[in-house]
Amino acid sequence: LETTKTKGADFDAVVVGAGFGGLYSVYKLRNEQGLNVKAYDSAGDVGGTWFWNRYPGALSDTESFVYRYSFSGELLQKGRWKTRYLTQPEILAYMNEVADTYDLRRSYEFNTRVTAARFDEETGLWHVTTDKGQTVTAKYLITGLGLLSATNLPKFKGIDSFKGQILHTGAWPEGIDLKGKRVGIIGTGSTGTQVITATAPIAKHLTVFQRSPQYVVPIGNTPQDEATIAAQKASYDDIWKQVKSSAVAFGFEESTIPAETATPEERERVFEAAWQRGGGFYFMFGTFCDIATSQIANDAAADFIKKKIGQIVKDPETARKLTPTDLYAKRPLCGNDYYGVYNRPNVTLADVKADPIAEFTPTGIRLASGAEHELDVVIFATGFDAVDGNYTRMDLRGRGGVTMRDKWKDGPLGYLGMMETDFPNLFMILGPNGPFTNLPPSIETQVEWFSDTIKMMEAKGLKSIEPTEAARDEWVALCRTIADMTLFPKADSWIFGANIPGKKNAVMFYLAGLGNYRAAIDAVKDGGYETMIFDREKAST
Ligand code: FAD
Ligand code: NA7
Repeated sequence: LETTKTKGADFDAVVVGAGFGGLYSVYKLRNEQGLNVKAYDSAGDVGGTWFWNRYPGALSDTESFVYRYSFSGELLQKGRWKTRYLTQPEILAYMNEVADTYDLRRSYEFNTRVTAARFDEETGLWHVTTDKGQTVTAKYLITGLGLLSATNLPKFKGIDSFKGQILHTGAWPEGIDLKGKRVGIIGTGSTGTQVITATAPIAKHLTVFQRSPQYVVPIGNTPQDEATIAAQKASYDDIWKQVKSSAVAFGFEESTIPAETATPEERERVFEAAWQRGGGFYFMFGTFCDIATSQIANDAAADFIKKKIGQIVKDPETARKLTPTDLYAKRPLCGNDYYGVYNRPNVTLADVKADPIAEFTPTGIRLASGAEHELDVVIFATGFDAVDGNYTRMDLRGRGGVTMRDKWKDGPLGYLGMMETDFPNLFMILGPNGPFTNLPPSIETQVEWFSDTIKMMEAKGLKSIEPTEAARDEWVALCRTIADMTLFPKADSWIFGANIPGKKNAVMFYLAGLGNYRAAIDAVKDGGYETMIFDREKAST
């Protein structure tokens, strides 16, 4: 077993989280560098997102061959899947296999929430406190808290009086059976569309409470035969090279052809082919190169989907309610015959923008118009306090006792999506202003970057690292400039923190793609970390 190298500390590093990010951090720092690592997760076991999100229909919308780690050829060749996308149980089984293969579980304490972490300027150590009342010290603090992990449970009047069951998709208990029940679902985002299509065939009645209509293209979750999978496994070197130099990292070639200058016939042909192929990111980024940036191209894509809604949904009034009127500029959604669900006799669509939820009653939900919906179960598919939610829910303090909550009161800030000023030796996985992509390759990119940084610090005997304020500000400004080149800021969504009442609208992502992101962070490392302050105590005396 490892011994602690840092003088006076319990551990060299504390890792919080047992999702893709946390597990890989333990592997890199403990297995590869021999550091003594202590890890925590409030969940009962490994998996992160895929531990918590066990709702019916939970599925990745990244294709199976690239929703996984790339670092281990052995793991890649062992990969098993049957369909184009992975179900939640398949991903959870994969995460368990990773933990077993690399003996990662022994560093973890599960069912343990980190409630506070404080940087002690005297000792240069992090003091990390858990809900079990334990405090440990370590030189490095790695937070893989998840960017879509802190659940958003909107408050509704009368909710405590409801006699039925209330569930959030992101904290789904085992053993829930929706068969034959009267189910209400609030929310029609990525999660909502999945749980809606899975619940409609089994519920006695399903009422969907929709605030914003969505653009949803088919997912195309076709079976994959052994030959296809074998070919993918044989090409992994090329696949990862392509993924890591691409923008969205979804494993397809992004289009270089603008829709703006394409003929109506060409647009129709390309959109129809993408509709038949399936995939949300493919529809937005694989068809034409300017859907996220050009109003004309965006309208063309939006009009195509709107036309499909009109063709699929039989009742014109329901079709009207389901048809979005805003831009096609949120995280692109895909589903399994999503709009077709509304043709079922056991499904009702309640437009809660027009007729808001007034209150929960003991037997269901009452709308402002007085309309009552009787329900046994209400599912909140209302999303997450994205990106910074799990940071501001924790008492996280840097130099001079400054809290992250305070620092981020006008919106979260991050340097390279991993670091923040006054928080030395804190490395955030998928922290603010990081890449917006298929996430495992971005997570690996970040973990590899800070593992290299830590290795360099240990080799040189450096005590602490933190970014300069100028570098952080410049990175944040760059993220703003990039975001403003797209249409995304013009649509309200979690990508900009617009889904949580009272949350400041901020640019939370670096939207220039994984290839550019990798080049940017490598330039910092290869350029000798000129944007960082090392051993600030010494530097300022
Ligand atoms: P997570 O997997 O979220 O893990 C974070 C862990 O930290 C959690 O287990 C949590 O319990 C723990 N934690 C947080 N705070 C504390 C604390 N204070 N103390 C102790 N433990 C704590 N991404 C894609 O790229 N493609 C997809 O198709 C896709 N589908 C998704 C579908 C759903 C339903 C959801 C919710 C997300 C999806 N995502 C998808 C995003 C997904 O979150 C990432 O792909 C990835 O799983 C994130 O890994 P992570 O390790 O960074 O965080
Ligand atoms: P999202 O995309 O934030 O969707 C949440 C949905 O819940 C969305 O339709 C919201 O409507 C709706 N919502 C939120 N609050 C309310 C209230 N108070 N009343 C009614 N409806 C509400 O979260 P998801 O979980 O679907 O997806 C998040 C990511 O996780 C996704 O991109 C995947 O990567 C996995 P709104 O649109 O705000 O009007």
